[in-house]
Amino acid sequence: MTVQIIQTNPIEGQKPGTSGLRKKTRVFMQEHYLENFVQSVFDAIDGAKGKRFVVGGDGRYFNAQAIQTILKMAAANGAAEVIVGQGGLLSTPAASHLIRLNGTDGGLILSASHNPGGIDEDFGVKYNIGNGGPAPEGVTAKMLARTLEITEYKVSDAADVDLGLIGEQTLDGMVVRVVDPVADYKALMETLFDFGKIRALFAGGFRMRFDAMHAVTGPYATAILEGTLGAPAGTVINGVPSEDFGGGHPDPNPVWAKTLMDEMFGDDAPDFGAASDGDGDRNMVVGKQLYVTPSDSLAVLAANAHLAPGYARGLAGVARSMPTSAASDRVAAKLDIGSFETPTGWKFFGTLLDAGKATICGEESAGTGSDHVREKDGLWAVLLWLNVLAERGQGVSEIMADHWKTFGRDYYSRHDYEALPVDVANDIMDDLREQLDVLRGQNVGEMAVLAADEFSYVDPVDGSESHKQGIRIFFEGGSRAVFRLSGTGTEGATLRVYLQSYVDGAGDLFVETQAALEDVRYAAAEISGLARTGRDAPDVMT
Ligand code: VG1
Ligand code: CO
Repeated sequence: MTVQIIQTNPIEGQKPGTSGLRKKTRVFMQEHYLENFVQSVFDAIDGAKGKRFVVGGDGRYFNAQAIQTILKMAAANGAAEVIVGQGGLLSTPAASHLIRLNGTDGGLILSASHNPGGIDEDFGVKYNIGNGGPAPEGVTAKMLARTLEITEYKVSDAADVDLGLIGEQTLDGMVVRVVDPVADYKALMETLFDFGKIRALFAGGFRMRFDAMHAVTGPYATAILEGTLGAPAGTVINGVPSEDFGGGHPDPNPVWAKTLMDEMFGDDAPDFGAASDGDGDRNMVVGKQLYVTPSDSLAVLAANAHLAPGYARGLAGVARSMPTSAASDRVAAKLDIGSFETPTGWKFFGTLLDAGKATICGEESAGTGSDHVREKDGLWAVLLWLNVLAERGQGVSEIMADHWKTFGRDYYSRHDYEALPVDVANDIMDDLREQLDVLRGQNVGEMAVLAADEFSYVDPVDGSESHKQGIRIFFEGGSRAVFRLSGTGTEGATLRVYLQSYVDGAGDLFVETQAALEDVRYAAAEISGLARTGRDAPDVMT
């Protein structure tokens, strides 16, 4: 067994500011491509020598093969130990937990999250640092620079490791520790939630459906919900991870989790429905005939978290990404705790969580989490909901109605225009940017513009700055439209239009969401010249 030094050429493809690389699987499978990125990560952190890492992925096509390559490269770069989930599986939150629990230097997570998988779909690799969270911009900038100048990488020619075998093996002198992907994560959940209360809820006949979408959360949800909490067999559907997620998009939203939505809106709907994404960090929550928007879910969880043992002392603060609705701000104001608005992407929550300024964080894109790890955590959100439902003895719709009465309702929807020609999407953003100063005071349809700006962020903990994080247009009466280009798409450009309007607790709380947002949708389309997309409707509305 020897270390080989392979000559290579730089690669392009990492988007600035992203903590990893997300590409078509066939791109990743090109000679040297994955290797170049992995070596760039090691180089960006001043080498892997003597370091310890966690490695695992969501089980999509190419997962197992990529892990073998990463292990051989880690060994060749002198790493001391790599902890791997059995079968190469680890959800993103479980990987974050393992990094923290074992005090490793970082971890590599293989996933393209909610994007479809398979040889003709997407693959991804992201790097998380020692706090368990996505690499911050200081590190990602080094990674990106390195991918553009790399000339060689190191790899061992040792044989493959048996990822099915729990326990320690060695690879060219490096320890490879294969662990049960679920055990430590489950133990962590037991410290946060009242499992006895939730078990009693299920024992009392409470019915739930959890759609794991053929993705990595299947084994976690089956072990915890059916195994430990006593939910009947069949509560978890699509629970076995598959390389192409059963041919679907493992994206927990009303469009892609349609089977679950149909059941929850049907005659014999269970009490509670939930779903999670490819790598298990996102969640969707549905009550009987009621879809809970992720922004509302964040607010409800913040308002009720004290009912779960892990949060009984109360929260230090709540953080949300800028496009997320203001619903959680209202809760923070009432609780008189910190409230933070960050750019899109979980990495911005890391400093706030590390500094103890925020306890719960969330994004409108179905991401919710807390300081128990440094990633969003789909199953965690579902368990917190279950704990709240068990404590309050009410259904989802009663809890939502009560919440809206108390805080008012932020109607919310995101409209995505996917795979647009890059120049069309850039033109829309550039033209908006040029109008910012003249928009104020204009009337568009029924809406009057109060203010418009482009969101910039200064991290209150480390002072780092992030600019151009989305264009915001505020209207009179508390409505808002936000425009952003996606950083995670793999085809053309995806324009996201985030729409929001507010009614107070005395207002009309039960209007259909798209109807409630019609005026702000119209104004947003006019101001941005959305007709240029040539689309008469968004590709996805969540
Ligand atoms: C999207 C979401 C963002 C989320 C990111 C990663 O990014 O909007 O809120 O943090 O995906 O989620 P973008 O740039 O495409 O809008 V995941 O589940 O891929 O780790
Ligand atoms: Co994800």
